[in-house]
Amino acid sequence: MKFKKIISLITIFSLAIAIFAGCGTKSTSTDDNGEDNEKRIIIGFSQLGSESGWRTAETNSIKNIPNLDSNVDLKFSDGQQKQENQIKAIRSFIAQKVDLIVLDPVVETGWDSVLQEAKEEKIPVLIVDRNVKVADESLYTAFLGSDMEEEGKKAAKLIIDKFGKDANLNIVELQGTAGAGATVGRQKGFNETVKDCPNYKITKSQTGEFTRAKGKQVMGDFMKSDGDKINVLWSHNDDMAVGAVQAIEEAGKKPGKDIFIVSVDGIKDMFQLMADGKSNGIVECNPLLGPQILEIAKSIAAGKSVDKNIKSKESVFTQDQAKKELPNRKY
Ligand code: GYE
Repeated sequence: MKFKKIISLITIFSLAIAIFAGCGTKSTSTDDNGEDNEKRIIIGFSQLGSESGWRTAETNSIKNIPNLDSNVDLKFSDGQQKQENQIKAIRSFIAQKVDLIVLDPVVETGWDSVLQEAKEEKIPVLIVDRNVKVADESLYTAFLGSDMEEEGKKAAKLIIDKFGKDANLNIVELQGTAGAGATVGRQKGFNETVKDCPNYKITKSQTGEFTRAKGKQVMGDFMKSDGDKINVLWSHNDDMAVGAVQAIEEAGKKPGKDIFIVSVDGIKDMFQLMADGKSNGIVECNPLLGPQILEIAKSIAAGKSVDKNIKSKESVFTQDQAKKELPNRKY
């Protein structure tokens, strides 16, 4: 009898443990209506490439989403700067019936038909970072990213704050990838702002494809042809500016002194150069989009409506702030 009693006690005890453990691993969450929502969310993310420090930070932030929420799976595809690769990736996400497609598009146009295919399969699409230009905006659910035009305006204002509207300036421009939302928007915002400055001349403008190597090469060419005349470098991103700083030094000039430098992103390497006096202004563009994407994905999965245009927050930094800000940089 005694033995039987012990056995049944052990059975009850282990049952209790099993139930308790089961509660712990079951990934339930309760939505606003008080209903249990156990559905896993599968996200297919089509990244455009790996050209810059900004891009690395964005990729890492998004790849970290499953660590923030164990109910989410992420499928990742690197488009290596080719739209055709991204279109292939989106088609494969559609075939795999993912719950949400996240697209960071290399260029603005040419997405209509593949987005139409996603829409027909009722798969929501979140555009992140660079925007798309489509005939029908209902082809995507929402856009999350920076206001590129605003960034271009902020870059121009840094130059105006330093030299004044009436200064005589020769400006060289390093553009990003041709046809990319980041390039088109930044250029537009900058050019619109310097229109009010009658003696600001953009003497050279060429793409450095958002990379250090190309930024260095193109700036090297500018230095050879125009070296003594250049007052300002306006670079659409930090990586090209990092390359350009090397080219300026190799040409025997002092970056940040002989040539005033303004760029966009806010990566650590650029802050370091600015703290060393080799650059002058940074317009921040926030790549840490993972947590915001997770929130949006959860809202969409729960059938809630989301805003069509969601902006990320960002600031502007000048040389005197660089040393103080450097330890706080996350990318
Ligand atoms: O500024 C640049 C990257 O699209 C905002 O792309 C992004 C840009 C970023 O290569 O560094």
